[in-house]
Amino acid sequence: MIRNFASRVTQTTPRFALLSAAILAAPAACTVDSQDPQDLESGDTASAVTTDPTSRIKVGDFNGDGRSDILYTNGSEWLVSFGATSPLTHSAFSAALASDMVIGDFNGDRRSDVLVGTGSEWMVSLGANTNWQHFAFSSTRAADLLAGDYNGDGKTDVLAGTGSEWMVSLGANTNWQHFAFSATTSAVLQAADFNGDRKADVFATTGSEWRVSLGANTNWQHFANSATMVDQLKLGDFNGDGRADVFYASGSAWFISYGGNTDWVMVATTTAR
Ligand SMILES: [Ca+2]
Ligand SMILES: [Ca+2]
Ligand SMILES: [Ca+2]
Ligand SMILES: [Ca+2]
Repeated sequence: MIRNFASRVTQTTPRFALLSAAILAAPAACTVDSQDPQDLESGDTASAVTTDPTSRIKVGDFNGDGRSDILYTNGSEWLVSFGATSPLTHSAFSAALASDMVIGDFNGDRRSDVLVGTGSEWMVSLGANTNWQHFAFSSTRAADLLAGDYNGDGKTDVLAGTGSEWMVSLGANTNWQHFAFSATTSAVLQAADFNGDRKADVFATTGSEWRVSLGANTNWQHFANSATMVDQLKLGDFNGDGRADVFYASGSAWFISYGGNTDWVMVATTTAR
């Protein structure tokens, strides 16, 4: 039984400041631009991505080196920054935006794939650079899915929160099965493996702290003190140590908290363009 917690809190200005100075001290001068995201193209530096970190960015390991990469969608093309530190390079031409997709390794080849829901079926682009192929019939949209490997078999599964329970489709192509009781819907959750047991854990924010449900079926436990909300953060393993890290894009830079409970590190800065 997973205890319910405060419903989503929205903030117009993302707050980078963290309540506990001992954990995740806030970098100086971190502001978020309110303009529309820039349309970047191949060759632009990774750090040229500014504003709105949630709508155009997804995290996955697209080259299979064990470190998470950033996938940037500009409405016509997908671009990848390997390790969140290299310049953006072309991956595929597609109008699909990050907000319409979930990322996972659905065929188990260690490279991340893109899954979208059309309203009647789930389609997958293997490696984020191949044509869409049918994966399963489902009316559930990608925005309502939480990708993660919940049974630890190396293939990504999807979790959906109904408002009363969490259901999982193993491999994203099997029938829904009950996983835990929780009123928290998938839209305000993210998933990644924080304790390194190769099973996805569920991550949530309250406005004052970050919480984790290990294995997506245990009670919430405190992870770090931070006012930064889930919709401003991305999860991935950027240093390849097997444990999830937390990614944050500000108006001028990308930051990572390795392990999700260490100080923010600036990994890329904006260049003029
Ligand atoms: Ca794959
Ligand atoms: Ca799995
Ligand atoms: Ca885990
Ligand atoms: Ca890591």
